[in-house]
Amino acid sequence: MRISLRFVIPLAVTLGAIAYMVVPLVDNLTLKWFVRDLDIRTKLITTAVQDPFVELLTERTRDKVRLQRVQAFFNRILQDERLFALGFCDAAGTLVYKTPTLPAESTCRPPDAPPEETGRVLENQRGSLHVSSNPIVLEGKQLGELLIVHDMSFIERRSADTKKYIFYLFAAIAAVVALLTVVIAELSWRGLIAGVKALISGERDARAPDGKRMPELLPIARDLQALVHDLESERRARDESQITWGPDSLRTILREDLKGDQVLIVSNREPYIHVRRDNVIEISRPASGLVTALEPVMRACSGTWIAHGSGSADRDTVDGNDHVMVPPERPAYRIRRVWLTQDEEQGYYYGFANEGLWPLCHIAHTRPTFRTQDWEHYRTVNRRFADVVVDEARTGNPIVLVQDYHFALLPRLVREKIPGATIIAFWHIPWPNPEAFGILPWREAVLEGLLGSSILGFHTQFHCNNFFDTVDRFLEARVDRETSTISHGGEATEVRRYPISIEWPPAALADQPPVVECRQQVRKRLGASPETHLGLGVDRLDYTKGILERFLTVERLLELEPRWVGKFSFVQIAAPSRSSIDEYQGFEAKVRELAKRINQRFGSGSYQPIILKIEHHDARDVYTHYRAADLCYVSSLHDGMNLVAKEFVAARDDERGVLLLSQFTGAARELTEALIVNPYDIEQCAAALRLALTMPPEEQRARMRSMRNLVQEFNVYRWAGRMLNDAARMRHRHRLLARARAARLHAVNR
Ligand code: ADQ
Repeated sequence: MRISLRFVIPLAVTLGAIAYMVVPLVDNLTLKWFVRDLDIRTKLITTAVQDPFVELLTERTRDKVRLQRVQAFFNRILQDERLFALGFCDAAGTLVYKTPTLPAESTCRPPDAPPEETGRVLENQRGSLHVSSNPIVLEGKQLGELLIVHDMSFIERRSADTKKYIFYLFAAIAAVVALLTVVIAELSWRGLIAGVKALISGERDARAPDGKRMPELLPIARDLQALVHDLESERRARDESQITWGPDSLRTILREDLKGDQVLIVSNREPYIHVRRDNVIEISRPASGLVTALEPVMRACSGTWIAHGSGSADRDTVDGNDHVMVPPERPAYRIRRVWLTQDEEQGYYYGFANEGLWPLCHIAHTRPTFRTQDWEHYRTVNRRFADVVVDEARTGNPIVLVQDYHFALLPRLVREKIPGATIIAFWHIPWPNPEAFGILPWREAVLEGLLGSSILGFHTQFHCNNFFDTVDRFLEARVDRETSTISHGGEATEVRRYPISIEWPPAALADQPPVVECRQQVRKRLGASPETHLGLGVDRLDYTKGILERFLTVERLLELEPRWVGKFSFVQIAAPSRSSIDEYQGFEAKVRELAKRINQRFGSGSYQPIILKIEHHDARDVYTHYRAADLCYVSSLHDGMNLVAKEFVAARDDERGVLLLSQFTGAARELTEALIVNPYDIEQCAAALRLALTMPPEEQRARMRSMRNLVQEFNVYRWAGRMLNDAARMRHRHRLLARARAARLHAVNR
């Protein structure tokens, strides 16, 4: 509107000025025309009256009678309303006859004056009068001049009318032009705005509301998009860096940015498992970073967590819809349990996921096994979970958080059934390079399945880049690395890095005894002397974790520096994992064997260089071990992130202890103050182990303080929050686009 006024006001002023100049011009012109008309009229009258008037002037009669007759003649002529007066001047220039109305100013001309071409305009108190002297001729001899006086008031009346009409005309022109200007300005402004909106929202072709392309906007498109992109990322970075991330910030995002939209989580492992022990139902909570991260989201939005019901008492604790409310002490959200047959679990979970995808994605030199039957089960189970998502969705646009490599096909299956869903898939393990991934017989199906997601997350940029390369190699897709977006089959997936972390402060740290006490407690429990230097390893018993390499490092240190024999022990707490898989059984045997051999070689009496505990510990106990150790060694051969490294740092509020960390973990990209090692290089690792055991307390403190700051700031709430923030931003953009599209449709249909 403001734009339109900017056009209209100058336009009105200009038209006013033109009218101001034009009116006197027109006035003058019409006066000239009318005077000319009167001249012609006068001539006509003169011609018409010539003969009868000459007759009157020349007839033989008395002067008095002639006067009367001329008077009567003049009165007859004066019947014409525009004639005002008549007079007659004789050849000597004397006024001899006149009507009473003849003004005094209309005098006779001198006898020798040249003939008058046009009349004169006289102004007197009556107004304007047109006076003309017209010769009256008899046989070539001029008898005198007939004075014909016209009343010009009708011209003034007409001139006033003309002025009025001109004014109205200009006013009408101004109104029409103004209206057209407003309409055109509004339309083109709307078009411009629509075009700019289209550009900002990432449409390649800027189009006006009527659907026409607006190529004139394209030159500014790139700059504008870059600007919006910069502002968006700046805002995001600012917002993210200013927030102290915790459960409350997740709740705020859910409440304010996602406005209570429905959230569904899909994972293989459930956050609470009901198990029957001695006929009593117990609830256990798997020690998992994932559960820790996502539970606050669930609590805040009262969402639904869809997971495999794997506990022995799971079926006994659900309602008729397979739902169970959790946490048991204060129910806030529900689990929807999905049931699998033994064959399905064997094929989908142990087979395709853990014997196929797990070794495929970890470069740990364990051959993946691909069985068609496992693949079939994997597809069936993914389809079943997708059906459950559809069943649980209350709206056409839920937010679905899909966890891990167990559900590579699920994003596409859900997308097909709920096109409006915002699907965020997170891949917790590494993504290999295209050569390694290329051996998967169903590689295209897995990639296409994942590209059903709106957002696909990995821990590191390196894994994102590997994914880009893999898609580039095996699919017909447009990979835009600048915007981290892959477009496949008309849909776009944002591929982003979201490094996972742990909760801060960790719940397991609450009520822990002081470090000194933890040291004593743990050493006592392990049967080690109070002075023993203690190294620690905490893992699932998995061949990717580098447990064998870790033990070999301990052995090499004892070989190189025998002074540590009897003074240094390495405690490995290893949770049994996937033990029904041959590879894992074989691995456990190898771990036991190696520990035994080293202990036989360097152990004596109660001293054991390797203390191996293959058992699940509760999280609190794990943290007590972290606090008791002098060093923690994470030697994964390949690991998406590795939460143990971050937990060790979080546990050390005394700012002591040294972290040895494999360069092949995602965590190594963040915890750069750790002693970063190549676990395959046993010599290097043994040297690092010696360095850790002899590191001065000040150096330990400096390194630990820096790592603690990082883990505190980049905690698990930030991980979940960033994904939810990105989902909110994406949903906001989609809503804007939908509105713009509707407006365009409306404009086209109008
Ligand atoms: P994991 O391979 O399971 O996770 P990790 O990240 O180290 O590896 O998490 C292991 C968790 O199990 C830790 O919380 C640890 O405390 C706990 N744990 C280990 N041994 C235990 C024991 N004996 N008793 C009790 N608890 C034990 C996958 C990927 C990782 C990624 C995570 C999260 O392989 O790379 O970091 O997911 O995305």
